[in-house]
Amino acid sequence: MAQDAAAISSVPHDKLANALRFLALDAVEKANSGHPGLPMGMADVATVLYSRFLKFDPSNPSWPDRDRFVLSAGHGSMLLYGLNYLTGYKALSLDDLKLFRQTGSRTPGHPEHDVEIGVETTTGPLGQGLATSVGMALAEAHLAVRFEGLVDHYTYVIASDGDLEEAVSHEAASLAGHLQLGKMIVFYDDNSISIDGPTSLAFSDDTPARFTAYGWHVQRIDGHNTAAIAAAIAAAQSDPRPSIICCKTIIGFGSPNRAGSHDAHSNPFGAEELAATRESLNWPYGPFEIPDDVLTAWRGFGARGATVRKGWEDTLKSVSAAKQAEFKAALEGKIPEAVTNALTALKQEAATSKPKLATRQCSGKVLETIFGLLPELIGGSADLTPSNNTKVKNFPEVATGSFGGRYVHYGVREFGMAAAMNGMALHGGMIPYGGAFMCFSDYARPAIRLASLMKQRVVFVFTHDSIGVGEDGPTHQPVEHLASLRAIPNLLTMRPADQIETAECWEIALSHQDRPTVMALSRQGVPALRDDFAANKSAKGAYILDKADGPEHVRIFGTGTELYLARDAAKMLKDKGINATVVSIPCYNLFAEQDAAYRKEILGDRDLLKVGVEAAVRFGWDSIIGQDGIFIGMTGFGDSGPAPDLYKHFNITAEAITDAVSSRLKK
Ligand SMILES: Cc1ncc(C[n+]2csc(CCOP(=O)(O)OP(=O)(O)O)c2C)c(N)n1
Ligand SMILES: [Mg+2]
Repeated sequence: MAQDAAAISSVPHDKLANALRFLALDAVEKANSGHPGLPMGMADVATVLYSRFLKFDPSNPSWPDRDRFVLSAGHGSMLLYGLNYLTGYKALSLDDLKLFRQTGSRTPGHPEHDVEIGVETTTGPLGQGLATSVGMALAEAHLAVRFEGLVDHYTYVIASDGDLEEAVSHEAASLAGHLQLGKMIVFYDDNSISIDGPTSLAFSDDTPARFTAYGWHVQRIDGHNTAAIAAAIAAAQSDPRPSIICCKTIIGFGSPNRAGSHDAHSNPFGAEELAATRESLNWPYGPFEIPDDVLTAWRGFGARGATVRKGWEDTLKSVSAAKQAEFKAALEGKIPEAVTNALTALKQEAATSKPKLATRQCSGKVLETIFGLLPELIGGSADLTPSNNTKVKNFPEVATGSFGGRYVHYGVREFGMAAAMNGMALHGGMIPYGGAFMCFSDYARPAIRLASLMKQRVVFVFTHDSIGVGEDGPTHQPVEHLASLRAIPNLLTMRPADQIETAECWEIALSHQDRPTVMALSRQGVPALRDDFAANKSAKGAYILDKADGPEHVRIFGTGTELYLARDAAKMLKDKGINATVVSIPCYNLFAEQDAAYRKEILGDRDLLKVGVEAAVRFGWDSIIGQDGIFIGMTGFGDSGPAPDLYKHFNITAEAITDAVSSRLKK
C-alpha cells in the first residue's frame, strides 16, 4: 500500500537516496572493486519503493506473505545491501557492508540467496533474476488460491539492459505475459549504458513495444522523478497485467565525471572523484557515515512492516486450525508418511509384477502414486508432456487467470521453466518439477546451476536420456550430458534402471530439501531388475546388484538402461567360467559422498578388472573403473536409427561386454 510522500519522513528524499549512493560508493572504494553505477542510478526508484510501497519486515525477514524484491541486475548488489542495512535487517550490520566482497562475508560480490538479510535469490547471471521472479509470482498466484487471504503479495524486480538483452528474459516475459501474472512489477533501469559503452552499440530494441507485445502493462518514466515513480508503482499495482516500468535513469547519478558513462558501471571511483561526488550531491559525511536523521528515517520504513506482519499473523490465527496446519506444513515442505507408504506399495507391486517399462513411464507411475498425497508438488513440461510422462490425470492445470492448478504448460522454454521452478522453490510452499528432453538440459543448465548453488529442491525430469532416443538422431541424443550434469556441485544426477530404482530416486529427490535433482529417464523400455525393496538402495548412490557366484574375476558397473546389459553379460561370462559382480550406480554424486569404507566395498579391490557400461561418454568413469578399466559406451555423437540397431551399431551390448572381458582375461 502506498504511503503519502510527506507523511513518510521529514528527511528529504534526496538525502535518503544519497545514503544508498554513498554506501555503495564507499563499499566499492573499500573493496577496491564492485559496481557503483547501478545503485547510484536506481537509488531514487529503490527509495520510493522501500519507503512507500514494499511490504516487508526486517525484524522477521522470512515472513511468508512479504513482498518479494529481486535485484536481477545482481552486479548492483550494494544497492540491496544498502537498503537492507538501512531498513534494519539485524543480520546485516555496517561492518558487514565494510566487508563487501571479502571472503566469507555476508556481502558477496553478487547477492547470494540469504533471506535473513533480505536477499530472496542469487543473482548476477543476467536475465535469471527476472526469470526466477516469474516463478515467485506464479507461486504467489497459486498459493493465493490454495490459501486464500494468507498469501497476497507483489513480486518486484529491478532489471538492467543486460537482463533484457539476455535470451531468458524473452522466455520469462513471454510466459508472465501469457499467464498474466499481474502482481509482478519490473523496474527497467533504462540507462542506455552497459559495459562496452552506450547500449546503442548492440541494443536497439523498442523495449516498451516488446513488452506491450507480450501482453504487459508498460509505463515510461523519468527514474529520478519521485512523484512519477510513485504514480507508476501505484498504476502498476492496480493493473491486472504484469507491469514493466521503464525508468530512464543516469548511471552513476551525481558523479561529476562518470555519470551517464560506462566508466560508472564498475570499479572504484578513486579519492578525487569520490570527493567531487560528495560535493556535487551535498553529502558532507565520511565513508560509511549515515547521519542520525537519515538512519532513523530509513529504520522507520523498516519498522512499519512489523505492524502489517502482525495484522497478517492475526489473519492466520483467524483461519481454521486445519488450514493453519496445512499452511505450516506446506511451508515446511516435509514429505508426509503417506507418500513414503504409497511409494513402498508401488515398489512392492513392482517387485512382484516386474514390469518392463521405460524409466520415464516408471517416473510417471511414481507421480501418479504420490501427486494426490503431496499438494505442494507442481508439475510441468517444456511442451513435451506426453513424452516426459510428467502429467497426472484428473488434476487441474495452471492457466491464465486460473492459478490453482497443479500443472504448468511452460511452452518450449526450458531455461524459463527451470528458472521459474527455482523461483517457486525459493518462494516456499511448493515443490516444483518439470520435464524436457535431456539433450536440451543444456538450454536450462544455467538455472540448474543456480538451483544447485542456492540449495533449492527442484526436480528436473529429463527423459530421452541416451541413444535410446533412436530415430530422432544425434541432435536429440545426449552423450556428454550425464558427465556434465554430474559435474555440478550439490546437484543429484539420478539415472534409475527400473521401477523400483525410479521410486527410490524420487524418494531421495523429495527428501533432500537443500538439493536439486536431475532425473535422467529413458524413452525405451527395459526389464525390471530388482525384486527387493525394503531398503532404499539408491540412497548411497551405488550398490551391489548381484554378487559374483564364486571367486570374483570382474566387476561390472552399470546405470539406468544399461544395467540389464551388465547383468546379462554376467550370466554369459558365467558360462565361460568368469565370475562377475554387478553394481548399479543410480547416482554417481551420492556415491562420491559416501565414506571410504563403503566406496571401497562397492568399488572392489584395486587389482580387480572393472567394466563401466553407460550409453554416454567415458568422461568421469575412470574414477569408478580406473584408467585400465573397460568402458562400454559412446565415444562421440550418436546416429539416427531404431534404438536397438543403434545399441548394436555402437557396440553397447551384453555380447560386447562379454567379449571385452573374456579377451582381457584371456578366457
Ligand atoms: C549472463 C551474464 N553475462 C555477462 C555478465 C557480466 N556483466 C555484468 S553487468 C553487464 C552489463 C552491464 O550493463 P547493464 O546490464 O545495462 O548494467 P549497468 O551497466 O547499466 O548497470 C555484464 C555484461 C553477467 N553478469 N551475466
Ligand atoms: Mg545499463
